[in-house]
Amino acid sequence: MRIERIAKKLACVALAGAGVMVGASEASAVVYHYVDWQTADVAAGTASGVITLPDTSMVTVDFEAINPDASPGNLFFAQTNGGGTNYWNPDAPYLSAQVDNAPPDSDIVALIGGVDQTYRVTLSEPIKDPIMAIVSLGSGSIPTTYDFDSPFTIVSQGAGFWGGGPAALQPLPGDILLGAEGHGTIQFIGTFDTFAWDVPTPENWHGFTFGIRTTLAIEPDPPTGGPTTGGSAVPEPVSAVLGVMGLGALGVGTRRRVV
Ligand SMILES: [Ca+2]
Ligand SMILES: [Ca+2]
Repeated sequence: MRIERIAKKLACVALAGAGVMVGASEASAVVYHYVDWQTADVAAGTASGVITLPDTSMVTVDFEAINPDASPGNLFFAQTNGGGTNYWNPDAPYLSAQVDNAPPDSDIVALIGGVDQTYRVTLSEPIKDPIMAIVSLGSGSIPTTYDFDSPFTIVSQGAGFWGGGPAALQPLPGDILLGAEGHGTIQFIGTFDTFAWDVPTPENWHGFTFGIRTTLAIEPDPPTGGPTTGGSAVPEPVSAVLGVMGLGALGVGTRRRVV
């Protein structure tokens, strides 16, 4: 009996060890939690959903298309109830050494653009480094841009539902993402509770959703050396970003002058 228990324990330890080894040998991709879109009003240009974290806490996500005169814009379409086509299939463009999972179902918000609207996402709390998964930005014959108000990096891309390839998304200066049948995931760098973009030229069509890894409630920012004061630990994304960009621009300028 006792020996059996010991043997079981040893087996558990061995399994746990194997698990750790598998985890360590794989890339450090982590699970992201995507928006479960719940409502959308295509004619009013709005959609809202929730992201549920592993501790069952929720972050609400609101999307709105806004005309220059602040009146409601519009969507092309949205899928919020798990029905319709799953445009995240194949999921390869959305998987990377950083992101372990593609959007889980057919939920998506889609635009055409080219009508001078601003597209704004608002999160119910500041979120560090949120991701945006994109289907079919532009087409092979109609390259299309998302002109963001926040800096981003391309995390992954590849051939997706409508085709495209491994270089169909390109970053341009000015926080602009260029797509020519682009499928992939980008990540906004910083801590945001809102960000926005516009689509200067129309293309029929491109869709997206958003994901987060964690929240500051679950995983607070570590102290940065100086005294920390609760709420002020969340940096202001715009000013911080402008500071970084300013320094970067200065660096580039200096190098150019030297050359
Ligand atoms: Ca849904
Ligand atoms: Ca497209």
